[in-house]
Amino acid sequence: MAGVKLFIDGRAVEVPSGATLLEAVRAAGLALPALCHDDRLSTVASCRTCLVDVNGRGLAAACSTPAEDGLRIDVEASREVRRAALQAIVAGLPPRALDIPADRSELVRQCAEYGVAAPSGVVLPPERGVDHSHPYVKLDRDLCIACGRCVRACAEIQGTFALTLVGRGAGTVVAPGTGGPWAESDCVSCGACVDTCPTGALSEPGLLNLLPLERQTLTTCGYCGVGCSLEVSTRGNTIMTVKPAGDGSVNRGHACVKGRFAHGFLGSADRLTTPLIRRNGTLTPATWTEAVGFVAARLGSIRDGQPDGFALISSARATNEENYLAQKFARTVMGTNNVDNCSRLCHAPSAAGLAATFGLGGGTNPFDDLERCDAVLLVGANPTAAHPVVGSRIFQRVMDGARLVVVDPRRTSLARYADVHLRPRPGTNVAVFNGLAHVLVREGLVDTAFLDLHTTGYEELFGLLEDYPPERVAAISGVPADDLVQAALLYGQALAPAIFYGLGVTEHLHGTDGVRTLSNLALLRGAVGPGAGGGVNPLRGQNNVQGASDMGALPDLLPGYQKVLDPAARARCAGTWRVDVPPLPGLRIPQMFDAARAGSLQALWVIGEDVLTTDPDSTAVRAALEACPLVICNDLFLSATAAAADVVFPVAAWLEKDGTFVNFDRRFQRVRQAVEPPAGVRTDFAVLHAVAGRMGADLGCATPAEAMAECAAVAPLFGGISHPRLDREGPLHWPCGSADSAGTPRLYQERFATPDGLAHLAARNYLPPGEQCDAEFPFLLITGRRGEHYNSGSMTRRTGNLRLSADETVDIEPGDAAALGLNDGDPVRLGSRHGTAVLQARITDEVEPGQVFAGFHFPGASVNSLTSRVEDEVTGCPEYKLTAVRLSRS
Ligand SMILES: Nc1nc2c(c(=O)[nH]1)N[C@H]1C(S)=C(S)[C@@H](COP(=O)(O)OP(=O)(O)OC[C@H]3O[C@@H](n4cnc5c(=O)[nH]c(N)nc54)[C@H](O)[C@@H]3O)O[C@H]1N2
Ligand SMILES: Nc1nc2c(c(=O)[nH]1)N[C@H]1C(S)=C(S)[C@@H](COP(=O)(O)OP(=O)(O)OC[C@H]3O[C@@H](n4cnc5c(=O)[nH]c(N)nc54)[C@H](O)[C@@H]3O)O[C@H]1N2
Ligand SMILES: [Mo]
Repeated sequence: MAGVKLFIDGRAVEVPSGATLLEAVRAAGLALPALCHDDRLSTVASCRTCLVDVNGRGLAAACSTPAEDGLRIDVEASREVRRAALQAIVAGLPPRALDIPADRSELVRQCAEYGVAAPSGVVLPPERGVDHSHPYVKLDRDLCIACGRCVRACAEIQGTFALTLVGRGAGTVVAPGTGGPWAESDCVSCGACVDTCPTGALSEPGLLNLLPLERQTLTTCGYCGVGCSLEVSTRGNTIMTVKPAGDGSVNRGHACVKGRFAHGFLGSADRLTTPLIRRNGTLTPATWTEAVGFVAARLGSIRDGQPDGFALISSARATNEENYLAQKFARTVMGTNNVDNCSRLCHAPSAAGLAATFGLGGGTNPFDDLERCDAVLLVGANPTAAHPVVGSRIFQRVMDGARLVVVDPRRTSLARYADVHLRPRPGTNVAVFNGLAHVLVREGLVDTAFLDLHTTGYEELFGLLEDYPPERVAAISGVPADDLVQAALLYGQALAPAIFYGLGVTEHLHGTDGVRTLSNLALLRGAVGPGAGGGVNPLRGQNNVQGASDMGALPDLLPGYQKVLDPAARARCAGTWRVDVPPLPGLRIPQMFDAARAGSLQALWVIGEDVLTTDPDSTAVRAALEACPLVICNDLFLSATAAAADVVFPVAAWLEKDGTFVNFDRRFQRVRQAVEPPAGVRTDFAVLHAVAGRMGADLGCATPAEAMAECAAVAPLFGGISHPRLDREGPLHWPCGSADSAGTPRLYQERFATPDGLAHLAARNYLPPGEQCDAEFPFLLITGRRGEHYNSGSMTRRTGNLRLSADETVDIEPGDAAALGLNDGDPVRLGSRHGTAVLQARITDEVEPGQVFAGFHFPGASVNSLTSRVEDEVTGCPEYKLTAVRLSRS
C-alpha cells in the first residue's frame, strides 16, 4: 500500500495510507494526549485533548483525522489548546483525581506533562458516589470523564455490551446497561474496562488503597488452556493486581474473570499448610519428615513386591517439569507405566483422533490464524464461558465479517451471533459431521486435487457418505435438513475456514469417532496442513493438560508421544534415566479405579485432581478409593479426594512456582513465581524429589530448568525447548526439535506427520450413545462449564467469584419447568441410574425441551454422582455430555 508523506513540526514522516494524524505524530517520535482514545477501539474523538494545528489553518482531532500527503502538522504550536482541554476536564473533577498514582491514571500523567494542576477555590461538582457492589470492578462516578472507552472496550474487545453512558452534559457517567448495581449487570468481569479507563474511575480492589506496587512478574495463567500471559504486581508477598500482557501473547492484552481476578484462594484460611496422615481413621497433622518417610516406606515395599500395584494420576494443573518428574517417578522409581492425567477425562479423544488422522495429537494451527479465516465452525464448545479470551476473539472476527456456524444443543452466547446454529441431540455428532460431509460432496465443494495429493481413504468415505443425506441426518439428530445444508455451504464455500471444537465432541461413547469425522470436513475442503484455512483445533481444557500429556504422563506414551511399545523409544529414555522402562502400557484412570475395586491396586498417588468430585459415577470412585490400601493426595486444599486419602501433601499453586505450561495451541510458555507459598507448603516438584530420595532413588533434575533440559534430551519433539531460550525469545510452539528451530506454529505445511505423509480420512458410521432416555429417566442431562467457576471449584469458590455465582444450578427449558411446576431458584432433585443430586432451577431457553444442563463446580451438589461410567470406546474418556435423568421438585 502506498504511503502518505507529511510534515510533523517540520520533519518529514511517512505513514501507511489510512493512518491517522495521531499515528503520524507518533511516527515522528512525539506524543499526544488522547484521553478518549484506545488503539484497540473505534474512535469517537470527543475529548479534544489531541487537537493539533493543521497547515496553520485550524485545529483537528489527531485521533480521527486521516493523514494526507503534504499536510503540515504543528504539534508544539497547538500545545496550549491541548492544555486548555485538559484543564477543562480537570475542572469538572474533584481534586483527588490528580492524587492517583501516575502509573494508574493517564489523566495524571498528561496533566503532569502539560503542567495542569487541580483547580483551587472553585465550586466542586456535585458528588455522584461510588458503586462498589461488584467484587472486582469498582466504579467511582466522580472520576468519570464520560470518554466512553469502557463502554467500547466491553462491546468491542469482550463482546458483552454490559455498559452504557447515562445522564447529560457534565453529568454523563458510565453505568451498567441493566440500570441497577454493577454486581447485578451483564458484566462478565473481564477487566477490560478497568484497563482502558484513563482516570481511575474504574478500578479494582488491589488499586483502591493507592499503595504503590513493588514488583512485577510475567507469568502464564494457571486456569484454562488458552495460556494467557499475565503481569502480576505484588507488594510484599501479596498480589495487588493481575493484568493481561499484550504484545505477542495469545491473549493480546485481554483476560477473564478467573485469570485476572480469581487469585484470592492463595491466601484462603482453608489452605493446607501441613502434611496429614490418617491415624485411627482420622487425618492428623504430621511433619514433612514423617509424611515423606511413611509414603516412602509403603511405596518401597510395593516396588519391591508388585510394582504394578502402584498407580499415579499426574496433574494437568501442575507444570511440565512436575509432570515430567511424576512420570519419571512412576517409571523409574516404581517400575510401572501406570501413570495418567486428566486428559483422559477431557481431550484424550482429540489426541487419539488427531494423531490417527494427521499424525500428531495437537491442534493443527496457531490461534492467530483465526485472523486469516473467513468462516469459523465452532462445535461443542462454549468459549465465552470456558475460554473467554478465545470467545472474545471469535466474536471480534465475526463482527469483522467472518461467518460463524455453531454446532451445540444449547443456545450458547456465541450461538446468538451465528449465521447458522445447528442444535443436534447430544450424542449425534457423527451423524451431523457425516451429513455435512455428504453435502460438501454433493455440492461439489470437495478439493479433489488436495485429496489426491495428501489423503487416503476417500473412496471408502465417499461410499459411506451416501448413507447420510440431510433428511436421514435430520431424523437422527433433530437438525433440520435445510440448516445442515446451509451450514455445509458456509463452511464449504469459505476461502479459509477454521474448526474449533470442545468437549461436546470428545466426551462421548464415540468421542474419537467424533474428532475423526469432524477432521474429515477440513480434509475434504483442503482447509488444513498444506491447504489453506485454519485447520482443526481442540480448545484444550486445563492450563497444562496439553503439557501433562506432552511430558508422557500417559500409560502408553513416553515424553514427546514416543510409544511405550517402541523399543527404540524405551532405549532412548533408559539411556538418560539409567533404568529400564517397563515394556507394556499401564493403566488408564478408569482402569486404575477398576483395579482398586478388584483389590489389585496397593497404592494410588493422586497429584492435583479431585477424582471424587470430577470423575464420573462418584459412588464407584469412592468405592475404589476405599478399597485401595494407600491413597496419597497432593493438593492446596482438603478436596473431597484429599479428605478420603491416607496421606495428604500440601502443595504450591501456579502463582507460587516456576516452570512451564503448554497451552492449547502447543505453545511452551514460562511460569514464574510471583509470591512465596505459605510456610509449610512445598511444590509438587519438591515432594516427588523428597519421596524418591527417601526411597534411595535419585530423580536427577534438581531444578525445573534441568527437568526441561532432560525432557528435551529424551523427546525429539521438544529438543529445542529450554528455560533460558523461553526467557530470551518468549513462547515456542512444538514441534521444536533443535536450538535452531523457531518452533512450528502451523503443522503439516508440506506433508502430514503420519508414516506415509498422508492424512487419513475416517469412514465411521453413526452409532447411538451409551445412555438412553426412557419413561423412568425422560430428560437428557448435559454437563459442562459455568464462566465463574473452574472444574472442582476448589480455587474459584475461594475467591470473590463465589459472590458472582454461589450455587450449582440446573438449566431447565421454560415449558418443561412449567410442566414440572418449577420456578426459578427452586430446589430440583435429579435422579439418574447412578445417583442423585439436588440443584437450584435456572429457567432458560438456552436449553431445548427435554434437555437440562448443569455445571459440576460445587462438590456438595455431587453432579458426578449422576454421570455414568460409559466411556469413549477408543480412549476411555467419560460420556459426561449425556446422562438420562428424572427431575422433581425437592
Ligand atoms: N470457566 C471455566 N472455564 C474452563 C473450565 C471450567 O471448569 N470453568 N474448565 C476447563 C476445562 S478442563 C476444559 S476441558 C474446557 C472445556 O471447554 P468446553 O469444551 O467449551 O466446555 P463444556 O461446557 O464442557 O462443553 C462445551 C459444549 O458442548 C456442548 N455439547 C454437549 N453435548 C454435545 C453434543 O453431543 N454435540 C455437540 N456438538 N455439542 C455438545 C455443550 O452444550 C457445551 O456448550 O474448559 C476449560 N475452561
Ligand atoms: N460432569 C462433568 N464432570 C467433568 C467434566 C464435565 O464436563 N462434566 N469435565 C471433566 C474435565 S474436562 C476435566 S479436565 C476434569 C477436571 O477435574 P480436576 O482435575 O479434578 O479439577 P480441578 O478443579 O481443575 O483440579 C483438581 C485439583 O487440583 C488442585 N490443584 C490446583 N493446582 C494444583 C497444583 O499445582 N498442584 C496440585 N497438586 N494440585 C493442584 C485443585 O485444588 C483441585 O483440588 O473434570 C472432569 N469432570
Ligand atoms: Mo478438561
